[in-house]
Formats: sequence, C-alpha cells, structure tokens
Amino acid sequence: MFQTGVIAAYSGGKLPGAIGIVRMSGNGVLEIMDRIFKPKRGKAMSECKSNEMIYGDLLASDGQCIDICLACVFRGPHSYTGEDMAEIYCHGSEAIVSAALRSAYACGARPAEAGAFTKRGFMNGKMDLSAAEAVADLIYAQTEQGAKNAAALLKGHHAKPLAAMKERLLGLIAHFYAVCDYSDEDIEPFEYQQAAQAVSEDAAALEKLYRGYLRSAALNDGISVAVVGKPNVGKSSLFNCLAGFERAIVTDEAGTTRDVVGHRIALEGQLFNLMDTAGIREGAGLAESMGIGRSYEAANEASLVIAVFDGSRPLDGEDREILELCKGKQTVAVINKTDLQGCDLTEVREAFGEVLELSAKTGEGVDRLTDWLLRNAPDETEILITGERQAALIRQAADALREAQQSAELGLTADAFLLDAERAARLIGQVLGDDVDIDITHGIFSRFCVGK
Ligand SMILES: Nc1nc2c(ncn2[C@@H]2O[C@H](COP(=O)(O)OP(=O)(O)OP(=O)(O)O)[C@@H](O)[C@H]2O)c(=O)[nH]1
Ligand SMILES: [Mg+2]
Repeated sequence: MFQTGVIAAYSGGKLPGAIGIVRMSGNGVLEIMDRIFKPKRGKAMSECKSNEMIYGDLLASDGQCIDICLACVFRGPHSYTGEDMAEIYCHGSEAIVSAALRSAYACGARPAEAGAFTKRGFMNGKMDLSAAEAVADLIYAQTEQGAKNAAALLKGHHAKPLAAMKERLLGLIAHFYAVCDYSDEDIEPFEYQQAAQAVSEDAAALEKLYRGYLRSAALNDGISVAVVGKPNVGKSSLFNCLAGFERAIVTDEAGTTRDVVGHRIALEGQLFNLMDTAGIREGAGLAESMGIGRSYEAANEASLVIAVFDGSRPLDGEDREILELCKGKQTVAVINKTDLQGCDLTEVREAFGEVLELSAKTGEGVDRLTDWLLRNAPDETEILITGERQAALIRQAADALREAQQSAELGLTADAFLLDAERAARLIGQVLGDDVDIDITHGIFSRFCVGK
C-alpha cells in the first residue's frame, strides 16, 4: 500500500462557521487521535469502532481542552484514502481549527498538500483517475446539473464501459497472438472482418464521448447565447433587460459596444451565458472591427442566437448580413422597438422560424424571449466527459481505432492492425489512470483544494 505518514488539513467550509472539519490520514492516525481527542465515555479513540461519531474533548498541543465536539475514525482499507483516517468535527472557529492542526502536527502529522487525500485514494486503488478528476468537478460544480454529471462520473458512468472496452481490445489482441503462436492447436480463427466491425463500434462510442466533451462547458458556464445584430438596434438594451441591470453601456450612437460583454443568468434553475456583441457593420475603425470579428465568433460558437432588428426602420443591407450569419443556427429573431411606429419587416418574418416583437425600452414582450430560451435550451440528458486530459486521450484512442479498422478492412498486415489496437487500449488505460506519468497526476491533484 502507498503510505507516507500522516497528513492533516482543514477540510471544511469558510471560517468562522457552525462546524469545522479537520481531517487526517495515514499510518499512525489512531495514535495521534489517542493523544489529541479524549472520548467522554473513557475509551481511547483507537478502541472505538470505525465510522462512529464519538463525543469528547479536543486537546490543544499543551494538553488543555480547547473544544468539546465530535470525532470519528475510519480504518483502512475501508476509508476514502484506503488508509486509517480520522475526522474531527469541532466548532468552526479559526482558533480551534488551527489549535487542532497544531496538536496533530505536534504528534507527527504534516500539512496535506492540495488534493493529497484523493491522491492517496487513487494510489491505493480506491478510485480510478477519471473518478478522482470527477471529485474535483463535484467540488467546483456551479450548477445542479454540473454536480449531477460529476456524481455520475464518480460512480464510473463512463469508466466502467471504458474499462470493458479496453479488456475487449486486449482480448482481441490476445486472440490474434494465440492464433499466430499456437497455429497447430484448436483455436478459433481470427476473423479480420469481425475485428474491423468491433473496433469500428468502439471508435464510434469514443467519438460520441468526445463530442459530448465539446458540449460539457455548458454544464457549469451555462448555455451560451449570443445577441447579434447591426449597430443601434437595441442589443445592449435587450441584454440589460435579460440581465436585470445596466450591465452594458447603451447610447444612441451606433457602434457603442465594441467587445463581447458576458453575463450569466439563471432561468428556472437553468444557467444561460448571455453575450452582448458589437453591432455588425462595414467600414468601422480598428477597435470596432476587431470587436465585430468577435461578434462573428460569438455567433458561431453559441448554442443559441438572438438576432435583433430595429422594428422602426426598414430593413437594409446590414440587416441582410445578419440574416445570412444566422443561417443554420438555432436562432430567434427579435423585432425590437415596438413602442415606436413600425416598419414592414416581412423579410425577417420569412427568414426565421420564430419571430418575437418586443420593446427593450419598456420591457413589453421580453418574457416571451425568456420562454423561448427555456424552450430551446439543449436538453442534456447524456452524462458528459468533462476533463480535457481524458477528452484528448479519448480522441487519440478513437483515431487509433479508426486506423486499426482501416488496416483490417484493407487486409493490410496484421502488424498494422495490432499496433493501432494496442495503442488504443493503452490510451484508454490512461484515461482510467494506468501507467500515467507522475507529473500528470501531480497536475491533476493540484487542481483540488487542500483537505480533499
Ligand atoms: N424607443 C426605443 N428605443 C430603444 C429600444 N431599445 C433600444 N433603444 C434605443 O436604441 C439606441 C441604441 O440602443 P443600444 O442598446 O445601445 O443598441 P445596440 O444594438 O447595443 O448598439 P451598438 O452597441 O452600437 O451595436 C439607444 O438610444 C436605446 O435607448 C426600444 O425598444 N425602444
Ligand atoms: Mg450595444
């Protein structure tokens, strides 16, 4: 077992608070607990059962009682880290928490680095690397959906099928070698077509996972919504209406907004990442032109687009540029300024499936736009891979399998097929944490906070 002495850290929330949690792990934790926590019922902590709350005195390093609180021991291997662990649930004051840590240090514990507890859990085989990464996702989750996704990853939603895929590939490779090495024995022949079919199905499954990863930013950042249109149609006014305050500058000059301005809003628990953009037009100066470049990027990358038109003016070439830009995108057209005398915007009505008339100035009709956002938010029912490291490995494994598939279909030498299949199996293994470089694991665990 991987074990390097006792580590200790504060693992609770912001202090002061109702309860502070001091956590320790490693060989020798029980002895430290015997010295710093005295159960009321007289037994030593090391004689208490695992996973049971014990009431007692917490002692400062001079032996004096500094709190009366609860503590618990978790004996390895049935603990988060796989080692002996203990947690003290003291009152959430800075003074008590730091006194408890000092007591632990005086007995030989040392401060834990960020992610040290989870790293020990990984090293001791309590979880694979993708699950360890999901722990960080859980801690940093900003939405309920993000947390649910992380919890599913932690439970091995993708890790289990990936481990099975790796085993299948290794089985395929072993079968091939067996046929070569023991050709005189009664072994089922190796069918290239079947092998090609199998790796093609696996490659498709990996490609789907990778596509899911590309959508995963929306879990915590919200669904991206770009507000686009030519200058002065009221994009920033509408954006402010949705934000609920004067987030972006509004003036009657065309070309007011020159950069992408972002703001997140929650509608019925669903997070949207709104982006106000620079009005699109020809002949703008340098800064504005750069801003317009960003408007195009925002429209192209957003999940949803709100195309704004000025209902009090006839359509012109700049508006038609917006019609062009929105082709093929999930767009709602907004005809703004309905509080003014209206013009005929038949072209807009014909170009878009959905057209809403509203006034960003009075707020009239804006609720229909929020309804539209909710109705058109992509419904993410899939559990998504969220880690960049995992996604890159999955992408490479899918490519390796596609190459293996091609070699098998073209009837190339067995070597080509096997090499690619083996490479894919190794890459999938790395998603789960097999043969992962020590530097890479260090990078992963340093993302965590201290105490986790
Ligand atoms: N009457 C009326 N005026 C509006 C409405 N919406 C916006 N305006 C006005 O139109 C002008 C331009 O509004 P903005 O929100 O800055 O327009 P924009 O599209 O963001 O403009 P740029 O940032 O220059 O691209 C301002 O004077 C607003 O007060 C509306 O619904 N009715
Ligand atoms: Mg603006």
